[in-house]
Amino acid sequence: LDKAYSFMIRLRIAGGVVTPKQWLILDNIATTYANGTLRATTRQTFQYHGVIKSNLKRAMAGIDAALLDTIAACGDVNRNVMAATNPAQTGAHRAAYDLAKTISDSLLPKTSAWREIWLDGERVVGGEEAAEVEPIYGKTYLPRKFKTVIAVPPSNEVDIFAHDLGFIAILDKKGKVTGWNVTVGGGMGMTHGETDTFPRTADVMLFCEPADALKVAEAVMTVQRDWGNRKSRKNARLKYTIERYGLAAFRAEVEKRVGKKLADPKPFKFDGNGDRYGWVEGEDGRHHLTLYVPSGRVKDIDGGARFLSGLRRIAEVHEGDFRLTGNQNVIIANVPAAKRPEIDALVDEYGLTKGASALRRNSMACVALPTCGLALAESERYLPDLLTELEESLASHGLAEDEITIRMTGCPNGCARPFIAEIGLVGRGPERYHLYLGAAFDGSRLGKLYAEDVTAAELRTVLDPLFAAYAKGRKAGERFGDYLIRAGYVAQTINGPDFHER
Ligand code: SRM
Ligand code: SF4
Repeated sequence: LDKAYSFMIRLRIAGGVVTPKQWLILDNIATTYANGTLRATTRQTFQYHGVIKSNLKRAMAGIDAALLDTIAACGDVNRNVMAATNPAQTGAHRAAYDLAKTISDSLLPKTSAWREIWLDGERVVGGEEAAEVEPIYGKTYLPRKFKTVIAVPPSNEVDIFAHDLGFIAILDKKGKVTGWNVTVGGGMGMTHGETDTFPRTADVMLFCEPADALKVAEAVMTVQRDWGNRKSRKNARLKYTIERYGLAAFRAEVEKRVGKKLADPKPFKFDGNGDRYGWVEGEDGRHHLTLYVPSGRVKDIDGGARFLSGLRRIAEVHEGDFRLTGNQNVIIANVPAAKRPEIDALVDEYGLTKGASALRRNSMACVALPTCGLALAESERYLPDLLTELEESLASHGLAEDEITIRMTGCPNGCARPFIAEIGLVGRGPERYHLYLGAAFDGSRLGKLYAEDVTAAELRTVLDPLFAAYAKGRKAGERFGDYLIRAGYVAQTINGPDFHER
């Protein structure tokens, strides 16, 4: 007998756009070959969990039938490219999606191995031949994973500062994209106790015209390919390359490869890194409904929202598309006005907008246990209970409606980007978390370690006095993270290298 291996499958869905037809196929794969759930990730795609070995090929064939694949969803390549979803700004949003798709297609490995392995294609190319078919990646690919995102201010829903490469839309007065500010060197992952590993917020490096954006993306990635550290995987991400060479030298090399000098960044402003919930109407008169999906787990919750069945019913009648957000949520997008009542009725029938507090709407948890082999502590399964405790505490201080970002991960790899949440909880061991505070609400500043190894039972007790002080001492409009720094609870982190200083 063979062991009952079970696998995780991660899809590539550039910009997180899924048609209703694709949704139905993906739902069918989840219930036939996986654990009956679709898991929206923090990077705008879906994962399946619990796919047993003998079902792998069938699941992949299903994914292919949905005209999707899993190529470059993992590995030392340019990963799934994220794009702003804010559908109210129709034109800018389309430009962001188009750029995401162009970069995704262009930086995709050219190998045909995926089809050959999973769809019974004939031959897997290897060795010298691989270098020929991979003009950008060559035989040795990148030193480490590489992540690209596109943002449209004022929303920083894609968390631009957490990624290797980012494009921030610069808009004219009519909302048209005139070009892109380019960010480099963000990342979250670190290792507990190793201070030469750290999260880092990206630098805003330069401005480029729309026509140069793809060339800039290629240049940033190939400089990292050539300059990145290939001796230590722990120091191989672009953020460490930028620290080693300096931003000026990195920019000069990018400009050399693009073949011209590029302008300095233009002003922009973000107002938050969460999603905007409820219905919004786009400039083109189409309507879009953002739903909060706890930890992105599309399933029927006992006594709660029935996301799996409800979204399936909606996919059967929906004429627009679905958008996955970088906060693990789902948008029912591009709904004509006349169709809204039908969608609303289904949303109500399946309880899809049932009771999410301000804190919950600004929360994220990574998968962690039981499927993630790197988890040191619970995350997705535990966060809902903690949120219930903290909601009580916030309400007792009159803060029930205040938006505070809170994110939890089961280990310091940072898959739910906890180091840029105002309350960041990072697993240390069973029921133990490091507590990071003082990050910016718009995702532009890292938090700082406030308390070590706090047990799950103690978390409310540690946070409650801080909520009380915030309720009493804040200035008008002052965010929780900003207040904690001003009031002296934590020092401000400038960027990655001083992250561990207290
Ligand atoms: Fe992640 C590894 C889940 C977004 C940093 N991540 C993993 C693995 C594959 C564990 C493993 O290597 O065995 C996790 C699978 C767990 C499971 O059971 O499904 C995992 N990461 C996830 C997801 C599903 C979290 C979620 O709850 O949504 C996200 C899937 C993203 C996607 O769709 O592509 C996910 N991972 C992230 C992010 C957030 C982001 O990119 O915006 C980060 C931090 C940003 C960054 O990359 O710096 C992140 N994951 C990591 C790292 C640490 C990388 C580093 O530079 O140190 C690892 C471990 C590694 O690469 O060695 C990792
Ligand atoms: Fe797993 Fe750690 Fe990522 Fe959570 S943060 S999914 S525990 S690797």
